[in-house]
Amino acid sequence: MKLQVRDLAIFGGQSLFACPLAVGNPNKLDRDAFLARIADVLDSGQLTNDGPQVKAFEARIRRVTGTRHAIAVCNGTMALQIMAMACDLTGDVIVPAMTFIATAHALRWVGLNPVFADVHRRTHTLDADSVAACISPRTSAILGVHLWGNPCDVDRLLAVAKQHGLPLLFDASHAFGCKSHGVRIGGLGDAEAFSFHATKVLQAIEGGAITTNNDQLADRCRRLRNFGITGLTQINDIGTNGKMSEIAAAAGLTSFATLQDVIEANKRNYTQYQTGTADIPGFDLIRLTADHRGNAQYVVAHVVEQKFGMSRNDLLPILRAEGIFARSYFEPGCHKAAPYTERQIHQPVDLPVTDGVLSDVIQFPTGTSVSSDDIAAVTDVIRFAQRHSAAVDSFRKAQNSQLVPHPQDPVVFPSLPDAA
Ligand code: T4K
Repeated sequence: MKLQVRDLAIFGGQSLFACPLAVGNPNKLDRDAFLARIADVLDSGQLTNDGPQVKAFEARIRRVTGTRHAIAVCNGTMALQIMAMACDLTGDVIVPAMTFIATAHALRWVGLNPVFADVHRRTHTLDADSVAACISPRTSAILGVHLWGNPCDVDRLLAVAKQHGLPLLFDASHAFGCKSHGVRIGGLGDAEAFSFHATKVLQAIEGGAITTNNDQLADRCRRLRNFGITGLTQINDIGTNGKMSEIAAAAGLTSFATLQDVIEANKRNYTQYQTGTADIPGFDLIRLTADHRGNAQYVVAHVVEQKFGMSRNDLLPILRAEGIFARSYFEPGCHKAAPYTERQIHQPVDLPVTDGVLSDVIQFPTGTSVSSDDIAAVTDVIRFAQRHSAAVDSFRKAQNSQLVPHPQDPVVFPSLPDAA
């Protein structure tokens, strides 16, 4: 409990969390169940190459997404690459600039050019009008991202895609178990790509999948995942090695057993963040839509400086010094990442919403390892920082050279420019 500004860890007070809370701390797998599955894999002698664990994992994915096909691969980035290759895309693909860099990189790795469109401030997903403004003769597809599990505006994107005869694909890395207007994510557009990285709501340590209802596309994805080989030796495609190992699939199957518990914990946590911060001016938690409540795996807020009294960039080091390892995903935006800064190639339109969102958005720890007491402590610090923002500012300027980071924080925050 912080009684005065000097109690904040950043000014030398004691950190609230010696063992930090992180965004993306993996939800624990049931150790005994996982070890039993590993034993099955070892006993079977089938360690990879589309074995029984992978087949069972794919069947579980199909059941949740309601799709005819699920093709498990080694990670979400590979799922995006294979999905793009399988659709025979060329030239430009329109994507949001506000996404994890893997969305853009995956396209670039298969020779495509990511072109960045703007997003909606409320959902952080592609704005169909901005997409329409980006379309050129070079455009070969639209790739939406269901960011934070928030479903894209599928109907409007579909209308734009249809009007221009373009495939519509989705990066559903954050959206396993979510719905769009009651329709399960996985079967939207031509195909969707999931990530089952350790930090995700369903995890295979490293893993991913492509889901689709298109039989030919599914066949092609399976072939591309395995070097383009058909039969014993026939090579019909420039494939890659995108296979998921049996051990990863065993982890994924184990993770399925606790998926509902994880989601329930996320929803409880979200509700507590919501009630715990409702009275804090300028702290706007992104409201979960009924659909978004599907997995609630990210707790995302805007820090509105004029009302909160300090910016997101000033709040972040205060929280992190306390061992609350909040994040500022995905600043500065893909369009400002070194490989994609050439405007003529990657950014035909301005991205005012993306730039605004990325300057004040913040994510908080959630998942099964975060307790109710933890969240109470986190929301108390946020409230304390807001209420004492002016005093914090004066203290910080006076103390700038002596700001104290959390001993386990790998991030080094720059000094305040106006205090230097
Ligand atoms: N599209 C989108 C929209 C995505 O968000 C992602 C991945 C992809 C595509 C690509 O999917 P993959 O190819 O990754 O399957 C993390 C994840 O590595 C990445 O999967 C994820 N999105 C991205 C949003 O977040 P980092 O660099 O932020 O993770 P990191 O290492 O900082 O880990 C987060 C926190 O979790 C840390 O504080 C430490 C903790 N942690 C993490 C791991 C992996 C642990 O305690 N134990 C662990 O094993 O990227």
